[in-house]
Amino acid sequence: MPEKNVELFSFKFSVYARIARIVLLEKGIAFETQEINPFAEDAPASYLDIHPFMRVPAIRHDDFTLYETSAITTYLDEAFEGPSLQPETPAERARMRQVMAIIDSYGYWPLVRKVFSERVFSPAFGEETDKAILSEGLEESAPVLAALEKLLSDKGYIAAASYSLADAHIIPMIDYFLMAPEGAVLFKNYPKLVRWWDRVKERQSTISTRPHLPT
Ligand SMILES: N[C@@H](CCC(=O)N[C@@H](CS)C(=O)NCC(=O)O)C(=O)O
Repeated sequence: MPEKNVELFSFKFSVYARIARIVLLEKGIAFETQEINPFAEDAPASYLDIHPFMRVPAIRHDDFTLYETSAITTYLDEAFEGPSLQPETPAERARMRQVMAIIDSYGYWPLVRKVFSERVFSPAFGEETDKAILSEGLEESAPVLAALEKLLSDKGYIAAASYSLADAHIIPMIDYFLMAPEGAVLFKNYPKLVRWWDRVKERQSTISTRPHLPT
C-alpha cells in the first residue's frame, strides 16, 4: 500500500485545493504542499505540465500526477488506507457523486465567485463590493442550497450516516459563503443544511484547513 511521497499543488485561498487538503487529513495521508497562485500573472508556466488549465489542486504521488478535484479525492480514498470516504450502498455513492457534481456545476460560481469574492474576499484586499454581482450571486445560490437541502441524507452527513467525499467537497464552499453576512442570513432558510453545518464545522479537518484572510 502506498505511503508518503504525496505532493499537493495548492493555493491558500482556493476552495478546491482545500477539498483535497481536507481529504488528505481525513485519510491521515502525509503530504507536502507546493504553493501555486493560479490567478497570478506570473504563475510558473512549468506548472502547465502538471495542470494544462492552470488550476489548483493537482497532486503528484510518486510518478503519478492527477488534476480535477473529484478524481483526486476519489483516488486518495481508494489508493490509501484510512477510513473509507465513500458510502457502502450504490444509492448513497450515487448521491455523494451527485452532490459533488451539483456544487461544481451550479454552486461554485454563485456561492464563491459571486457572494464570497464580492462580499468578503475583495474587501479584505481593499477592493469594493460590486453590489449587483453580490445580489445576483445570492439569487443564484438559493436554488443550489434548496437542491442540497432536498437531497441531504437524514442520517447525519450529506450522503450517508458517515462523512464522505461529498461532505469534504462542499464544506469549503459553504464555509466561504457563510462568511458573507447576507449568505449567512440566506442559509438559515435551510434547516437540514444548518444542522449538517453544525455537525461538520468543528471537525478538525474543517478548522485546520480554514484560510486566514487579511483583516
Ligand atoms: N474543475 C477543477 C476546478 C478547480 C478550480 O477552479 N480551481 C480554482 C481555485 S479554487 C482555480 O485554480 N482557479 C484559477 C483560475 O480560475 O484562473 C477541479 O475540480 O479541480
